[in-house]
Amino acid sequence: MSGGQADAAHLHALAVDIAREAGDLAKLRRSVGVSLAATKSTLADIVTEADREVEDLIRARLTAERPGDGFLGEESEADASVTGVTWVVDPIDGTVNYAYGIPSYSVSIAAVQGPALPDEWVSLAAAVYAPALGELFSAWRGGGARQDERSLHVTTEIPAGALLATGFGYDPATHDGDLQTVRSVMPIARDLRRGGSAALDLAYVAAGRLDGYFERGLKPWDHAAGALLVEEAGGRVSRLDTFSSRPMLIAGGIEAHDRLSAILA
Ligand code: LIP
Repeated sequence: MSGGQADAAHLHALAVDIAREAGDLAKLRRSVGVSLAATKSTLADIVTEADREVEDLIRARLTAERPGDGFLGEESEADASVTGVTWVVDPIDGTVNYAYGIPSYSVSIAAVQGPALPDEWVSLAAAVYAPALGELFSAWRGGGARQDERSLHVTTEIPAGALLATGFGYDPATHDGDLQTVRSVMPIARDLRRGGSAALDLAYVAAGRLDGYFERGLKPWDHAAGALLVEEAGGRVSRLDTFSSRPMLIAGGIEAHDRLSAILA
């Protein structure tokens, strides 16, 4: 096992352990009621007190276990890396689902190497934990993807069309364009899902529960972990329009990814 891969396996074990603790905290807070802490880009773009508390827990664990690593999280200031490793964290992905009591939310933790930029980093390890659903998806570079101990594989054939998922941003002004994108891909689709958590959508692509996923405007912490799950499950992930304010992310088994890319690129 190469040194890099050994590190990836260690980072994976840490990501899984912290994701479980963080997700269980999120689930506990949800059970006693969720309070709104603030709104961000729009009134619809909310952050709960639990988002902040969960990110604080993740950050404290990582600081203790991996001093010198960088941190890039949704709810707090970024820290540059001294070690070359950065943790890219969404403490509660699917925040609106969480606030409404819909169980499709997840803790997303990824360890990346190199610049903390999606088109430049090398993903090493990932954990996506859905505590309300009792499912944990994880991977490390070269180690494959798994749900608990079961190996994950993307779909390879889509004879009846692709089961696709997508999402929409918090800015209503972007919805019409996103709906036009949906219209453009429906000719290759058998149906469409909108789950509300990018990390879980990507985990479901890795698990073969979706053939493909596309969404414009995701933040690095929305997709960092899920993208590695898809790649380690034999799938492909691409980012288009990376210099725009709303890059497009495409993920899927090779067939679904390439059909989406032919339409959206
Ligand atoms: C969410 C994403 C989802 C997207 C939402 C939002 P958050 O992340 O996971 O796919 O459609 O607009 O960006 O805000 O819940 O961490």
